[in-house]
Amino acid sequence: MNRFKRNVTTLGEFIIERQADFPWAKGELSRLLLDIAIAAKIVNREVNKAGLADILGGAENVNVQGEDQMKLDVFANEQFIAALNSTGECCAIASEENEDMLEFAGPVATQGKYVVAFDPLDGSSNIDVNVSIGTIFSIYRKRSIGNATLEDFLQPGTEQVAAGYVIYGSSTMLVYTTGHGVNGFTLDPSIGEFCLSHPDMKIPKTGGIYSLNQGNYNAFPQGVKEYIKYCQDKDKATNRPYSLRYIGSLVADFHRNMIKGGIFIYPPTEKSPNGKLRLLYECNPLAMIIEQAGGKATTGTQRIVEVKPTSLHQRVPLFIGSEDMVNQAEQMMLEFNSEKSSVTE
Ligand code: AHM
Ligand code: MG
Repeated sequence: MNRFKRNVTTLGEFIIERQADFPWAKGELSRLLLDIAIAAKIVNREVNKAGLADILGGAENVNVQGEDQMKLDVFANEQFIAALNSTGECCAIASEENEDMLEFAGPVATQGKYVVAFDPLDGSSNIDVNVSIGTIFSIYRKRSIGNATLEDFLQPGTEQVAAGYVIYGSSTMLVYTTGHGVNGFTLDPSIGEFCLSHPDMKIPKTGGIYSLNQGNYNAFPQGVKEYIKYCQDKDKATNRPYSLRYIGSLVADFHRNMIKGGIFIYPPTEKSPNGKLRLLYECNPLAMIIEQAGGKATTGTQRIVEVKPTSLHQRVPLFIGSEDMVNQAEQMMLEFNSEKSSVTE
């Protein structure tokens, strides 16, 4: 081994190397991804000291802008908006924290090529108890001529040019795809860089974990109840019973299943016929990633990325993970549910 050759690839190096994957791109998408990574590092820094917020007090309790400590999800939202606004490539954003799309001012409003939908801090109710949380993002090309319109955000997931998530966990990782496989980068805090740690990620075709909020069991459709029973049944050939693992933090549950193999379900319930999770900035980006990793994502009846969005904060049921497991769940939805789950809000 050449001791003068560095054996880590940073996210920055990787993105530049891969720029050639896009004959039409002139580096804009690369800059966009790099700015997202910077926002992720800033959010990571704040998430890591979340537990200290109450005891630091005084000056420490003031954020970088000199304002009083704000809720972390609001802080994360502002960081991502600022990062995307500084690229000159993104003309508008949609965020879980903002009711409407937000258009950036100045020349970028018409010249920016991309729009980005994101959930700045998903699972934020877990912050207080030191459980992993995440950021999820989805990038589309602006289709409108001139200024971005709502229609630019309402493109189906098949039109995403890139998607990714950041997990703020026992280590912090950024995982993304531009439609050419999935790669994961772990933040090395000692050098402040995301380093390639999980090249070409693939989800196992089947797994031994099912993940859903079983507390809502009584409200689940019959197909999901039958699938739960299937997961719990003993069967040597498929290595059942499976283990139930549910963190209640989508990115963390998803990331674990990506690596170990498994299925995550947020089903429709009587009270919420479209489930809880949002199509644009939760389900679509994770669906693009899982498909690129060899897995599958459906509403129970339809491929997630083919759902035509009708509103920014639309919800859809989500069945996502290892291909064989999603197929099995989907088959049971078909077999035991007389009515198809609707996917409009
Ligand atoms: P949030 O966007 O308000 O944080 O809610 C989304 C979270 C997901 O991370 C997680 O999968 C889900 O809510 C858990 O919901 P529940 O508590 O109903 O099981
Ligand atoms: Mg969320």
